[in-house]
Amino acid sequence: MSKLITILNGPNLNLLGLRQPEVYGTDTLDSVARDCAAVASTFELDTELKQTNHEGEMVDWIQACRNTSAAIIINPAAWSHTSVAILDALNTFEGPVIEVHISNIHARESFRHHSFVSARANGVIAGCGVQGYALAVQRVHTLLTT
Ligand code: CA2
Repeated sequence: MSKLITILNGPNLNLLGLRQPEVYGTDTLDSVARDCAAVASTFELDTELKQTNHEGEMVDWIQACRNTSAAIIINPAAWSHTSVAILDALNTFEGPVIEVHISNIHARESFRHHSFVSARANGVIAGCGVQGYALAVQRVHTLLTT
């Protein structure tokens, strides 16, 4: 059975491609899901992509990954900058964790420069647009095979 990569997205990312295209581009989360699945299939990996606006639901999903997933790719969105709960949940997961930000958080407001999640992440990709998700899939493949 193929290994599963779970791709988790935090608040407001359901609006990707529908609002603020100057910051986040015009691709939707559905197209991100398709791109990631295509890249993952070349490595014989499976992907699932989920989005929630509810922090507790995100914590539940991260906990569930301990039984279902070989790796987590996460764009925690605003919770990157606020949530110890999501950091704690990720710390219960043993596989690779890659943090993705569509925008370059370091070139934006100072409150976006710090991410609690980065303390747990095996890698952080920021400012590569939605391509960052597919790059994260490639990185997960490397981490799972070396
Ligand atoms: O650059 C990123 O991926 C962020 O994680 C996006 C978050 C922001 O709070 C982080 O600082 C950086 C915001 C996600 C909101 O997504 C939207 C997408 C389209 C339209 C409106 C919001």
